[in-house]
This record gives sequence, C-alpha cells and structure tokens, in this order.
Amino acid sequence: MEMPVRFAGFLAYPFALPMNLHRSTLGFLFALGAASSFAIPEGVFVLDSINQSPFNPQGARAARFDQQMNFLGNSIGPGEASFQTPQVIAEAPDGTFLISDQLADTVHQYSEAGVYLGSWPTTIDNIRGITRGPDGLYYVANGSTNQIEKYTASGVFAGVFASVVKPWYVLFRRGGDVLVSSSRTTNESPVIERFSASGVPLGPWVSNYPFTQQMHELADGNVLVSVFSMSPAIGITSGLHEFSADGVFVRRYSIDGTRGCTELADGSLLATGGTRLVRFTRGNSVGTDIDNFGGTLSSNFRLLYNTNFPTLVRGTVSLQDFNGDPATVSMAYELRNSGGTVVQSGTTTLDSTGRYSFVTTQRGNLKIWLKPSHWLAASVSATINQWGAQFSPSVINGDVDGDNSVTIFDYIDLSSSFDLNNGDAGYIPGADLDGDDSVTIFDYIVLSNNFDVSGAE
Ligand SMILES: [Ca+2]
Ligand SMILES: [Ca+2]
Ligand SMILES: [Ca+2]
Repeated sequence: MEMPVRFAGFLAYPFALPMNLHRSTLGFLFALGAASSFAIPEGVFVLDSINQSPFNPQGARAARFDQQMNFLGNSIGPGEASFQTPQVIAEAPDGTFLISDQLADTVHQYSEAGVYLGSWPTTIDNIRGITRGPDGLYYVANGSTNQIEKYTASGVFAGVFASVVKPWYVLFRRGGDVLVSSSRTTNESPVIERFSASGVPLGPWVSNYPFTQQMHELADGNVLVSVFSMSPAIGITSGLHEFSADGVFVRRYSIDGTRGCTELADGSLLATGGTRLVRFTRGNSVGTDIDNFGGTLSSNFRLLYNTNFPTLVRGTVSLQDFNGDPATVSMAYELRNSGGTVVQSGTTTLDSTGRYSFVTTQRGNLKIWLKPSHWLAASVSATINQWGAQFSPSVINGDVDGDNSVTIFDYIDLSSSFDLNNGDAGYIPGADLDGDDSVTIFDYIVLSNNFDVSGAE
C-alpha cells in the first residue's frame, strides 16, 4: 500500500537535491528491500545535534535507551552526515524514522538500521517539530510560514492544519484535541494554543509561557511542557513544567533549557536540557542525570521519541440486568498478543457510569479481554497506539461463581444465598446479579435468561 506513495516521493527527491542523487537512489533501493516487516526498535530515542569531531566523538546521533534508561547504543550515527539541527524523531511506515531538521529545512528518512534514505522534496524553511497524527499524516511546525502543515510520510504536502505564530511542537491528546507550543517570546503573546482535531482554534490552553518546545500527555491526563527559555520578567523559569489537563500549573521540574520530555514505563519522567538528559521521579523537582548523558560538553540534546510511553486502554462497560452502582464492580482485564500469550493482566474498577481505564505500555495488535465480576467476559482485537485503545462492550450477567459460564453451579450458589440480604451470614455478593443488595427471584430470572451462555475466552 505504501509503495506507490514512497516511490513517488523518492523519485521526486533527486530533482530537488541533485547532489545527493546517488546516495538517495541507493537508499531507496534499500528501503524497497527492507519491505514492511520491520518496525523501528522499541525504545527511547534522543537526538544529539552537536557535530562529531575529535572533541565530540559521540556527536550527531540518535541514541537509544530502554524504558529503564539503559543506553542500548546509537540507532543513527555518531557522525551522521545528514544531521544539521535534527529536532525530533517520528515513527514512519515500513520501520523507518523521519527526523525534522531545522537548519537543513527538511525531513530526513532513515532505515531501521539508521541508514540515511533521503529527504523530503519540500521547500520547508525553519522546520521545528514533526508529529504523526491519528490520521497517519505528519504535522510539521513550519517556522517560516507560521503554519502547522500536513504531509504524507514521503513529504507530499497535504494541507494546512492551522496558523500559529512561531510554532514549535504539535501534541495530539487522547481526548482528540491538539496543543501547539511556540517559540514566541515575552512580548509576542506567548501561549500554548489549543485546537480541535480538524484545526478549529479553541483558544489559549496556557498563557504567558515563552518559548515552549516538546509537550507530552501523561497517562493520568496531566501534560508536561518543556519550557526552553527563561523569562524572569513574567516569573516563568526554564524547566519541565507539569499542568493539569485543562492547563492549570501543577509543578516544575528543575532542568535548564528544557527541550524534550516524555513519561517512562514506570511513570518517571525524562527531559532533555542542553547537555543533560535527566530523569525525575514524578512529583520530585530534583532529578538525576542519566549515566554518561549528564552535563557533557559534547552534547546538545533535542526532543525525545518514546515508542512505549504509558497510555490508556479505556471505555465504558454496559452491565446488563443491573440496577446497582457500577462503581462497586471490579473488573479483571488482560491484553494478549497474536499468539494468545497474556502480556498484561490486572484488576480495575468501574466508575459510577461504567467507565474504566488501565495504563499500558504495550503497542500493536492485541486482544483486549475484560471480565467484570459476575458478568461474562468480552474481548476485541484492537490496535494499541500512543493514544491507547478504546473498548466499550455490553456484558452478559449471571456468572455467580466467576468461571465465565452461566451453569448449574451458578444456580447452586444463588440458591444457597436465596432470600439473604447484603451483610447476612452466608450471603454471596456475586449472587446479587441485579445489584439491589438482596438475592431474590429477580436474580434467578437474570440467571435463567442467560443459562448455558459462556463469555469470551
Ligand atoms: Ca532555513
Ligand atoms: Ca459460572
Ligand atoms: Ca438482587
């Protein structure tokens, strides 16, 4: 599916930058051979834009870490010749990376192995962030046109999303709105702007925050903002700032010249600031340098890309034949891979409207399996991406003993509790199928209606 688009893009490329014709053509052939079976490796990727030299042997690279911030090696570079001022990585089709490059005025593409494949045939000037949107297009902050522009993965212009003065980074939130940071200074009305998914302006999300760069939505809905510049004039200090979902300041984490930020699998926070890569325990303003990535003169760290930051599986469960409070219901959940192996399991609770969520760092095609206490399990095959996944099943009541089938054993348990109320000796809570705190003929009716039915395996 992607090949015709990629083909068109890379055919166009040599005409845009003829001096790189040979290299680009080789890269294109490599990309064809790589096919779509590759995905970029899981990890946390950090761009270092400092040129490689005898004094900076690790410059011009994309370093890769696991979620515990163990350094796994360089995915690109060091000494990557295509890097001028690489800003941010985006994941692209066929296991490739796209990297916006501010001074090169384009987006570069690299194979999974870190081989330069070519660059977008665009005339973008002063590009900042690049973000892959839910629609699969790439949202580019163009500092010369003051627009957020949409492109295909191969760099074909696909329209303007919104106009933003000095835009820096685009964040798509799980709820469907979009935040855009900017490099505007104190006297340029520096705000983080908010838009609908289709680019309708929704007003400032945060005001009086000069030169903000990467933003990240945490699993609990709070948002990290990298505040790059210092502006004592309006009382804002450079650092990693945390806000509530609706833009109320929560706290600041101490790291100067902050550019990049993300949440790691364990809920700790990671930020880049100039020469440092710092990890923070949530809520603790003083962080810890990552080993060999703290305060080195030979680094200039840019934005972060984390393939597996915590996100949410969420939805609303409709509890059939139930008049009680859904907030009293606990629910078991599992995520299973294509081989059927359980990769995550746990128990969560519903709220009074039946909503649930649980945090995951899993990505890809997985089966979501849910079993609320005395209801039968429901499952769905879903793709979990950075915005998580949603599953809102309606579930069948009647499984008193919780074995995921409605059978004679459920009748036996219900019978043993018959006519008892919540709190009575011998009362089995699971036998109160309709949630009125007593076991009556109405619970029998629910069970009878669903007799011999089993839940999703
Ligand atoms: Ca330029
Ligand atoms: Ca049962
Ligand atoms: Ca009942």
